Amino acid sequence: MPDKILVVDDEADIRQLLSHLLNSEGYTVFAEEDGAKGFETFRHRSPDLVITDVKMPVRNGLELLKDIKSTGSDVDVIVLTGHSDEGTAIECLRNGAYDYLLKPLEELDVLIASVQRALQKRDLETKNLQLVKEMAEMAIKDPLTGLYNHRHLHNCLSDEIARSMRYQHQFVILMADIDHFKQINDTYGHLFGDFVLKRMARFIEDNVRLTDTIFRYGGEEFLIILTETGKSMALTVVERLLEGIRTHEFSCDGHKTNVTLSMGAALFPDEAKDASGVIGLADRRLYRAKQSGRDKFDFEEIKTEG
Ligand code: GH3
Ligand code: MG
Ligand code: MG
Repeated sequence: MPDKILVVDDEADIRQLLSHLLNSEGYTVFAEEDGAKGFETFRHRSPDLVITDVKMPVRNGLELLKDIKSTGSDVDVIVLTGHSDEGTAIECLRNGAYDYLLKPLEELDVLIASVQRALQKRDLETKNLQLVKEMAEMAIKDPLTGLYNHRHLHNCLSDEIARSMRYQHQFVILMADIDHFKQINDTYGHLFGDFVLKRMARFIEDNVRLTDTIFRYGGEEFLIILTETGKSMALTVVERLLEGIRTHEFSCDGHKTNVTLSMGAALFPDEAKDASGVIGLADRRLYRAKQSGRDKFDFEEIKTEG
């Protein structure tokens, strides 16, 4: 998509000249005759760059510049000023203008160069921002399943604990571990094992609420924070997960299998006083579920909190 440029000038000749010139360079151009109309168009058309005259009726270029900057926009503004008015140009630069050009516009290639520089800078900034966002995402997500990783659990859990204390709400930590997963790798290969992990992540996502948070806690171990949840609702979720997975066929590339889960759960703040307490308890209960035959959950009272 071509970049969009908004030209604001009260002189029809200049509007026409710039529109023609920028159009022929491949840009989409909107033209307005004063700062007020310019700002309207800015808001509705979301241009990538603004070129504005300074001396204009209704609202001048400096006011338009301030209006644009006050929206928090990172769109650059190039101002056009008369030779006798460099003071105003400096004032515009102080207020965040990207560049200024002197009228009459004799060297049009100087203008085009400034436009290209501003748009390239914006393009680079957008890409950088996207990259930073992707890196921040990578730091907290598990690449195989797309679930949150172990590292992110610490932050989420302390937030959840703070919320729970503040609003006197309970939450539940669920730990789920795939039974005999090693056998799946051994029988069907590691790639199929990966497929089962990915599919399991989607299955869990589909069976908890959007507000619950799921982590890949270890190799074939998942941790779920059931937010705003008491014991009986947690039991319903656990039973739904166990039953659902029991009857779910994992099928890919000619292999198919069923798997089961073992789970342990713990309730905050009733059963533990901090993050390691609630995780430790859920983990010990998961271990008990494994010990007592797998494909089950453990949410029984354990009197001692480690
Ligand atoms: P249990 O019922 O006691 O949980 O037995 P298990 O076989 O599930 O548990 P164990 O801890 O013995 O084995 C876990 C296996 O998970 C071993 C490991 O190779 C596998 N694993 C861990 N991460 C991944 C992964 O990213 N991809 C695949 N395919 N396998 C993984
Ligand atoms: Mg396992
Ligand atoms: Mg395990």
